[in-house]
Amino acid sequence: MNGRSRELFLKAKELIPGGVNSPVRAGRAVGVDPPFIQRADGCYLWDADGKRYIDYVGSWGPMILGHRPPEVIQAISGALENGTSYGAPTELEVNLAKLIVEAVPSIEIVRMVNSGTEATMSAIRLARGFTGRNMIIKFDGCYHGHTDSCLVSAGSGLATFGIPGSPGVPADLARLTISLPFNNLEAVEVTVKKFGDQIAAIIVEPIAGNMGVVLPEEGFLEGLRRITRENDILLIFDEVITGFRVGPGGAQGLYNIMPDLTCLGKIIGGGLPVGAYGGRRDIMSQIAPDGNIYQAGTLSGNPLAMAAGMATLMILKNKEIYTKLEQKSRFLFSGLIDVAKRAGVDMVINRAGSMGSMFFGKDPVVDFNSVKETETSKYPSFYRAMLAQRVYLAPSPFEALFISLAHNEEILKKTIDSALIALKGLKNSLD
Ligand code: KE4
Repeated sequence: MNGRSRELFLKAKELIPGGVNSPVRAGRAVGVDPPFIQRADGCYLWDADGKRYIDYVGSWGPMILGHRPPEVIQAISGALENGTSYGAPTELEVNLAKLIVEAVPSIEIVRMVNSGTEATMSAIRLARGFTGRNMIIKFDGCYHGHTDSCLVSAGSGLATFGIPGSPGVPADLARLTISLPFNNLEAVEVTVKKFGDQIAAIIVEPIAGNMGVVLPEEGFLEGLRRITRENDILLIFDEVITGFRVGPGGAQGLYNIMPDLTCLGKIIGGGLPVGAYGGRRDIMSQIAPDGNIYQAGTLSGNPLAMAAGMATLMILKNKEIYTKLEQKSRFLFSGLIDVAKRAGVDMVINRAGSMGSMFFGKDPVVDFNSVKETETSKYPSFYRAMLAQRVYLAPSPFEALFISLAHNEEILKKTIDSALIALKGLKNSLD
């Protein structure tokens, strides 16, 4: 990157760790200094040098309607007339809570927070407080935000205690988290047999979006529900990405599974900072001030964020939108598979609604190990070739690509054509 973005990045690195406020944005996984974005509209981003890109990051998921949908901008401006934050209850919070409770099958009552991390951190504390147990199970390759209990890598063997996934996570805490292979129900059975009465919860991305997109295999989610119910373990669905993305009822609506708690974020904030956790009333009623499990937040339920979230969810009540998103996604991903074949590059696509991932390789991608067995080394040059053609993908092979309502057929066709050029270049560089 050169020009204004480069200048800004140099300045940013003097003032902000790595020059970014979230690590993946630094572009280190793809060897690119990041374009500094100045504005966005519809499916486009413009960087500080005025270059326009077709955006498939969508702020990592929130921008399902595209950037600056008029109704959302209007709702934020309207809320702005009344102030920015009160630290007091508002009708806006009641209205957004109602929309979430009406849409998400398992949520009877919901608490707003300010990020997905806060949502999962709070849900895990709630599960521990409600069950009186301390251990949790997560899955390799699933990301639940940067709360200590989830920054844990798998232990040396199956069903063994976790080890810190980052310096600063105490080993004593990491040991309370066991990380198992996604889609491996047997591993869950073995672990629950070994530690069952110590396990507070199993937390899972019902459709994984943080190792690239990986879908639950037939019976996996149902198995988790059965095993947790049989052992008085709470099932937490982390739907921060999938909530309102893969359908109006999220992944739990798609697969007809009722978790005990659900974590949300991204789309429900319409692009402003919001997270939420909710579920069974008998569990959520243990949260202060009704119960004694503590969780709080200065800006929780912020009126601007509530207004943005409400406007977004009101639009998403029109189920037609998901049909349109499905058509766009099918068109794009089948086009990508087609041009990969024409370029002679092996590619596997995993997709759920308007979120999906391309993997370089031939074999099915069903868990983190199989992701790591794909040719991830090809992704950086593919990413750079797409960026050069003004197509803005996630700067990591372990992320999802998001399509919005604003991506029309012409733009999707241009993306597919750009991919053909990028893939041919990749093939030539390998031959
Ligand atoms: P935040 O704290 O970043 O709002 O949400 C954490 C989180 C929780 N659960 C899931 C399933 C998530 O995907 C996330 C955050 N997603 C990443 C990208 N996959 C956010 C991007 C970033 O970290 O900059």
